[in-house]
Parts: sequence; C-alpha cells; structure tokens
Amino acid sequence: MKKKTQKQLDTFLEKLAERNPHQPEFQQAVKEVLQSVVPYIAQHEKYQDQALLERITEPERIITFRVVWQDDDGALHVNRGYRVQFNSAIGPYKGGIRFTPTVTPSVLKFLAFEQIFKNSLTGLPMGGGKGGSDFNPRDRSDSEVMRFCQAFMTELYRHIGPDTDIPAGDINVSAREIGYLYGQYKKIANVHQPVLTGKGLAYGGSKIRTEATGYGNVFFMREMLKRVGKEIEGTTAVVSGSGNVAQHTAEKWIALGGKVLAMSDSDGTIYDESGISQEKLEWIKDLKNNKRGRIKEYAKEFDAEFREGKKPWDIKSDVAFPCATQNEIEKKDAEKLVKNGCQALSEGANMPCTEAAMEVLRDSDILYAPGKASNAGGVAVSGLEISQNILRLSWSREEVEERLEKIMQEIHEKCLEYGIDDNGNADYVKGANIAGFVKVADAMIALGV
Ligand code: NDP
Ligand code: 2IT
Repeated sequence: MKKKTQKQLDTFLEKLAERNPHQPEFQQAVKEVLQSVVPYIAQHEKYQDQALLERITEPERIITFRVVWQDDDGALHVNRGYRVQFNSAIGPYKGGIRFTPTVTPSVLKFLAFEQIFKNSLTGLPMGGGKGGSDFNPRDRSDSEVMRFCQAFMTELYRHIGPDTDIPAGDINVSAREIGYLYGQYKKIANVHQPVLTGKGLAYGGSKIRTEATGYGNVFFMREMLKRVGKEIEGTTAVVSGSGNVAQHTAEKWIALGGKVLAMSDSDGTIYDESGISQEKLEWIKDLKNNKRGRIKEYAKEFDAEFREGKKPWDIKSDVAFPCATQNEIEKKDAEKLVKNGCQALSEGANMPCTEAAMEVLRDSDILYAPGKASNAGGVAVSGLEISQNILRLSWSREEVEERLEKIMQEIHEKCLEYGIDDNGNADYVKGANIAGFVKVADAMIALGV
C-alpha cells in the first residue's frame, strides 16, 4: 500500500474507533475490508469524494428491544433483542439471527457489516443485516425456547417484512427456533410471507437450505484446490464446531471422497483417526440437533479421543474448515496449521481468524478463503428460498444444489477477478472484499444521498 493511502486508512480507522468505542469485533471487521478497499478507491476516481467509507461503515438503523419471557417455573427473565439493518443499497436487509450470551452490539455490527459484502457476492438482490439476543438456549426446555422466540418476534415483527428485512438462522437458531419465530409472525401479521428463511419444508422452506452453508463451503474449497491442480479424494480435513455449518461441511467433504479427522464444540475436540464416516456423522447430527448433547459423547460411542478444552488446529491435516465462531483461530493456531503443512483453509464461520492469524495465513502458501466468500452458500440459498416463495413453488433438491454450486463457482471467479497478485497467486481476501464492495458502492452512488 502507498504511504499516502496507508495514512488515509489509519486516520479513518482512528476516527472509526472513536465513533465506535468498545466495539473490537466491529473495528476488526471494518479494518479487514478497508485494507483491500481503500487502495482500490485510491485508484478509481469514481469512488472518491463520495464519503463512501463513512457511509458504508454507519448502519442505516439499529433496533434494540426488551424481550421478557417466562421460564417453566413461572419466573420472568429479561433479555435484550437487536436487529442491525446495516445497508439496503442492493436489496432488503438479509442476514441471520443469533441467540447466545456473547451477542453484543459490536458482534452484531461486525456480522451485519460482513453480510453486506457477502450478500453482494452472491449476485442476488440482498442488503446486509444481522440480529439476535443475549438469550442462552442451553439447558432450556423446548417450551422455554418457544416462549422466548414468541416474545422476541412480538417486537421484531414490526421491523421486518418481505421487502424490508428478511432474517434467518445463525448460532443457536435453526429449524426449531425458525419454526417458533415464523409461527408467531404469522399469528400477528395474519399472512404467509417470505419474512424468514431457513423455514421447514412443510411450511415454505427450500430444499438444501439446511445444508447450503456447509455444502457451499466445500464447493468453494473444491474450486480453490482445482485451480492449483489438487483434488479432494483422499484429502484429510479438520472441522471446528458440530452445528449446522460444521455438519454439512463434513457431510459434503465425505461425499466427495475426503476424510474428516476431527470436529468440536465449546467443550473440546474429538479426534477420530479412522475418520468420521457418514454413518458416524448421522449419529453426531442426532446428538447435536435432537438430543442437544455434547460432542465428547462421540469419543465414548466410537472409541475416539476427546481433547477437553482444545480446538482442532493442532491436528495434522491437509485442509481446515473453521465452522464454529469468530476469532476461534488465533495466531499460534495459524502458525501450527502452517507448520503442520495445511494446504488450504476455508471459513464456514464468520471471521473465525483473528487479525494476527489472518496475517500468518496470508503470508503463507495456504489457500485461504474468507467467510464472506466461502460461507455465502447459506444466504444464497436463503435468496433462492425467497424466490421460490414469491413464485409459490418449490424446486427439487437437484435444482437447488445445482444453483448453489454455480453461485459458489461464480463467487470464486469474482474473487479471482479482483484478487490475483503480480505473481499470479490468488488473494481471496482482497478479491472478495473488492468484488463485494464494487456492486454496493455503485448502487449507493446511483441512489444518491
Ligand atoms: P450452530 O449453533 O448450529 O453451531 C455452532 C457450533 O459452534 C456448535 O458446535 C457450538 O458448540 C460451536 N460454538 C459456538 N460458539 C462457540 C465458542 N465460543 N467456542 C467454541 N465453539 C463454539 O451455528 P452455525 O453452524 O449456524 O454457525 C456456525 C458459524 O457459521 C457462525 O460463525 C455463523 O455465523 C456462521 N454461519 C452460519 C450460517 C448458517 O447458515 N447457519 C451461514 C454463514 C455463516 P456448542 O454446541 O458447545 O454450543
Ligand atoms: O452468516 C450468514 O450468512 C447466515 N447466518 C445466513 C443468513 C441468511 O440470511 O441466510
């Protein structure tokens, strides 16, 4: 980066930090995007003198609300609900809802900010948004989760709509929660509308939406490997997490001939040297999605190793798929991956690498896919779910999966269009950031202020 451009970026980030104090995740996400975008703007007059950086880093609207609900013993609880409606230049706000105690305005702003560029990359007309609550569903009964979802939607419903804002799932929000949320929306609004995605197949959901993020993640990895003449067949992988994205990343990896050595949850990692087969994966799905159990139970059932409190990054494997949460790969983890000869890393989670970890990966020979490109398959199929709802029809599994594959290939191509360096190497971080930015910036300029 030229000295003058670096100075401009530093000054902007200083002001951003002053304007958004105590929001480290948001500042981290903005810095990551602007490191690619600011030099690009410096070379393209069209994007100058438009206050684009100031505008694109300021959410259009943030809604905060009180959520009061009753537990099974009759006690009342108060949680905080949020929806960050960050940018609607290219379409209605779109992005997931997350229920976990680590939800803060900073986390939701980083996620909504990432979502702007991710949604742009899908090629579908979706703006960026994200929402959630600090509610912890762990150890809560079904009826408690239902009452919480109903209370959450009772306020959220007035802020969303098929042409305004269409939430979906994210951490701890999947089929069960989307069902309760949609049920409450329908009761209040008295309409069936594509106002949430990730719906059940019985009431308007799309085939493959459950699988889409994980499958898309593997499709993106396949494109990266293909470009350098490598194949999935026989290649080993470690996957963090054992929720929606992790399960379906593992599933597609296994289906394409790869081997999965490890998965994890917030308690630790299971290491199965013989590989997690599809049959064992079905057992994990039942454990996590129905029994809501802990991953360590896998070790007992299949005589594998359980590494308490450990992440999977020190297990030697050909590729890595972080699919749990933000900042789960620290500098030392990235160094370990490089040292162990890991060849490629594709992010299923949003911003799973710390800034320092990212630097290590980008300075290495590892093929590195940032989440806004590699995990975009989930929101892409959400977009396809909206299209099917509007058309009032339902596409087959094959049709949706084919479209997903094509979208992931196109995202890969867009990353290359803006991300090839002087040596012909692919910088997917730069490519994804610039390609995502250009469409949104063009729309913002065209729409005026
Ligand atoms: P799930 O709730 O289904 O699964 C999350 C998994 O990550 C669980 O195994 C959970 O463990 C683990 N986990 C969560 N928090 C932590 C933590 N602090 N430390 C260690 N492990 C943790 O969520 P998803 O699979 O939907 O989401 C995973 C990631 O993928 C998130 O970053 C999300 O934003 C991203 N993403 C999701 C998309 C989707 O369509 N669902 C789309 C694109 C990205 P435990 O069981 O112990 O809680
Ligand atoms: O991070 C994400 O892209 C998601 N959680 C999916 C969002 C969506 O609207 O499907």
